[in-house]
Amino acid sequence: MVEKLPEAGKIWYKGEFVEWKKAKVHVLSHGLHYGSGVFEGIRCYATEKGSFIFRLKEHVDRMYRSADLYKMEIPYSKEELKEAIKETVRINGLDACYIRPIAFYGYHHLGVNPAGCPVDCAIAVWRWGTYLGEEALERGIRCTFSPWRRIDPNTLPVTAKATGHYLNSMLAVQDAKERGFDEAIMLDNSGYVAEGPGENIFAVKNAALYTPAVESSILPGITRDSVIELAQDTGYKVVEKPVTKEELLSADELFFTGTAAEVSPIREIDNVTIGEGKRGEVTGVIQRKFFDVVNAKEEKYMRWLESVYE
Ligand code: PPE
Repeated sequence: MVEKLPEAGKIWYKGEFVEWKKAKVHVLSHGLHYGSGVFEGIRCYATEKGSFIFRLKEHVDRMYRSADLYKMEIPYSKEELKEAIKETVRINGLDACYIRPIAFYGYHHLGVNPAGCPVDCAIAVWRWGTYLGEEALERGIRCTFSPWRRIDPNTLPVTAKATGHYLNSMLAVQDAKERGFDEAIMLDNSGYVAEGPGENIFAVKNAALYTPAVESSILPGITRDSVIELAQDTGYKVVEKPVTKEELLSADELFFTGTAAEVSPIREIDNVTIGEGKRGEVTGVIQRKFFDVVNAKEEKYMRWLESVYE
């Protein structure tokens, strides 16, 4: 079983800090009925140089872009939201945590058109360890191709990180778990590989990296973007292109990227062993580099780290 949320500390809610258990919404809120919200998942890392939020600017930028795609106006400036995020970490005294800002249409009237509903915002932080289980980062996980196709760009603006989009992810996760796998891999409507329910995917073949392009119904991940840059910086070729099922199954190595998932190797798909069935060499190099960067050990990438307490 997944652990229950801590229910301790304070949540920033509509501009004020409230006790965890008091951060409530009305059952007739628009966002609850129609999935009309946008959110982010951000990590803060405890390092020898202090606590740092990884790519805070890019996450906040994406949240506003997601809101724009739904014509939702967040009633704070990006600067205000960034400051509120840092203050939420500080007020809770955490050195490392997962950060979840959300903006959604609140309580006013029901009916699909949200015009007139307030846009309510909240920011919560809590400790969140490895997303795919303790062993995942080292041994890799077992995946399955989902019978659920990834939502299509002709149906929803898939590059938005919107709450309603996660019904599609939820179905994929539930199906994968029911059939005994750790995680799903979703294809897009044309049958090309899209992404995991909460992760982007990379394949390694002959020491080059391949990852589905934005056209393949993916959320443009910030970890994905970081890994592309780190891989190129290390000297690997990175290609963004349509990726087939076959290319995944015949890859030397596969891994997922995401804020929660970080860099997680994939060792099997539908009981087919990928490469040597363990974390591959290139994946290991990328993973180490990623953890060095988030742990403030790479001077060059300190620009991705936002100090919380100073
Ligand atoms: N695709 C999807 C669908 C997705 O939800 C995420 C993040 C990514 C790709 C990777 O994006 P990024 O975090 O910017 O590298 N998923 C978030 C939510 C996970 C959850 O279960 O909730 C996350 O990792 O925070």
